[in-house]
Amino acid sequence: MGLERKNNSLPLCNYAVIPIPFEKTVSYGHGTSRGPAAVLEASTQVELWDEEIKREIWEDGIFTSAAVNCKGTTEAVFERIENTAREIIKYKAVPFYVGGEHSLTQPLVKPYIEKYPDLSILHFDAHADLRAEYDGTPFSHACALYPASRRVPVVQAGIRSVGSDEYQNINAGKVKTFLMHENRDIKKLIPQVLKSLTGTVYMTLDVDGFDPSVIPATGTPQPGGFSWYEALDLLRAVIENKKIVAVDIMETATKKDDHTTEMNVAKLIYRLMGYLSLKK
Ligand SMILES: [Mn+2]
Repeated sequence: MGLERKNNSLPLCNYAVIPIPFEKTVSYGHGTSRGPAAVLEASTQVELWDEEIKREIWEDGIFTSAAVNCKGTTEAVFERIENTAREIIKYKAVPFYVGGEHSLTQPLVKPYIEKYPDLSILHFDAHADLRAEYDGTPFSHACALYPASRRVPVVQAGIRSVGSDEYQNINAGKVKTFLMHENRDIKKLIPQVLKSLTGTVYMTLDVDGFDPSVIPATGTPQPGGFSWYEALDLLRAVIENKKIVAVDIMETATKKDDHTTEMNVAKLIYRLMGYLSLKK
């Protein structure tokens, strides 16, 4: 990110930021391909001294890679992205993959599922993303978690949009779904999420899990999401109690004359790095 000034070679860093400006299957609002660059630019405006963590987290080293090349067929791009994750997983840095549309989680999570036998996935999202296929393709953002959910436990929070062609997949098999309207009390939700996750966690965060008042620019917004502090309470609890092997943050779009979304996503990434730093 624009946050780092030194200590920024990958082997020395505790965190890595990998921008992936991929946008192909979005069904409604566009602009997620511009999201990663906007987040990086906004990150230069985030205070280096974090007011909650009470220190400058960039001192732990933040490596920022060049954007992954997203040209070509979806199959070719997904292979490139999977290979990127296979490379990043070799280092101690906790990666933050910044999208781009949510379908990117499909190739990203594969190396983690293979490496960590006790992996589970925290899926923060407004949408269940459990369709086997959408618009004639299994690579759609609407199918983001389907392949992984066949292999490892997926714990969903923030969900408030489920299709008739996927509702049979929520709270079935390896999927535990906390529907937003049934889990309005964050203090009751957090221990249930922790109980449902295994010890090793891949976090996939669709920014539309937040309320649109926090994140106005995203492909398919839904009303009634998490407030900023509710989400932070949840994510902090997961980070404090689990081994986090990777984080992806997807569906950040941009909006003309409104930088709220990219600023808040940049601050979120820096804060999550701060939570991770408290464990060391
Ligand atoms: Mn979503």
